[in-house]
Amino acid sequence: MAVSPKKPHVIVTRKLPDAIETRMMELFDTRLNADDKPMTQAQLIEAIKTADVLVPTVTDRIDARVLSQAGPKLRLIASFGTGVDHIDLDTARQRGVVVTNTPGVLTEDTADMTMALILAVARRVGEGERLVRAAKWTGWAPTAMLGARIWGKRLGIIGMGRIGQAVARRARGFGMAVHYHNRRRLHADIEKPLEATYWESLDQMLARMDIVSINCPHTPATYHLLSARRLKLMRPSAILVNTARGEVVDENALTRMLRAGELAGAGLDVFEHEPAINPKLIELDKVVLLPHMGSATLEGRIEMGEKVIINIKTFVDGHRPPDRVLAAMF
Ligand code: 8YV
Repeated sequence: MAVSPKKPHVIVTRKLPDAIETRMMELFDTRLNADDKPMTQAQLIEAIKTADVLVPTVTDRIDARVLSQAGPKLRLIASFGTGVDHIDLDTARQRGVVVTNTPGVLTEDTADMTMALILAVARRVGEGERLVRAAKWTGWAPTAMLGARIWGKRLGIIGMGRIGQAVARRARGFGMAVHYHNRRRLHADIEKPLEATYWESLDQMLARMDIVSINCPHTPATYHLLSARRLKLMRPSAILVNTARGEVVDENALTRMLRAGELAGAGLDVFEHEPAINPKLIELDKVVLLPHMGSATLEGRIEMGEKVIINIKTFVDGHRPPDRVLAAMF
């Protein structure tokens, strides 16, 4: 590989856990972002002009315009995160820049958060908490705060990769029937223990589910996969949960339907124009909104950082980094 200096110049765009930053400083000629302010496009361009390796996160848009400014030294983008929709993979490849991500280490945490949202929406956790904090709770009543039982309900998982399967395992424990739509049907060895039902047609699955969970990546093929037309196929009693990417859902159409009572609720950890959120969503009690924190555990963040370090180190040592991302994968 062509990284010339002994220690590659690594630019990290956001603050990472201390242990990771310390190790990166030891191993590489590292420039950190101590105040953690997201970089502007101009700062990103300056970074990729000077770095051998860039370590961005989901908050950095590494598009064709930014990549076209890459200096001759830039050889690796070692992204801190699993999703790579913030990086123009084709342009990176054309410019000979390798891209890596951090898959696997945030699977269980993201699946936990998916279950948390399913429970929070179905059992009105956010509403109940707000009631207590507002000192408006006047005492127990047989008909107060009635939610929907999740035991025995049908969960439709869109995207049955690592995270989708981890959600399915949890859902089984909660007594839900697992259904899924995926580009490919899973091998029977995976389907069987989950007693998962495969739907080739997303439209048909949507019409029959009580709860729908989005667990697929955002790609050109999944942009607005849940369009206004598809959202309309869902039952009015159904709940939608999204811990993947906001762009997979037409957020305006979803908001309209929730307001009109055409959907029972939604649990959203991700948004189409993060950190902006459709203000009309915020007004709705039947929606639980989280600030993209599905993978936010200390353990997860450290493991993500360790993966970034391994990817850089392997690459710098002239080997194929373990988490190399190919455009065709997405
Ligand atoms: C990460 C995520 O926190 O990894 C992903 O794809 O969506 C998040 O859970 C974030 O992307 C870090 O860059």
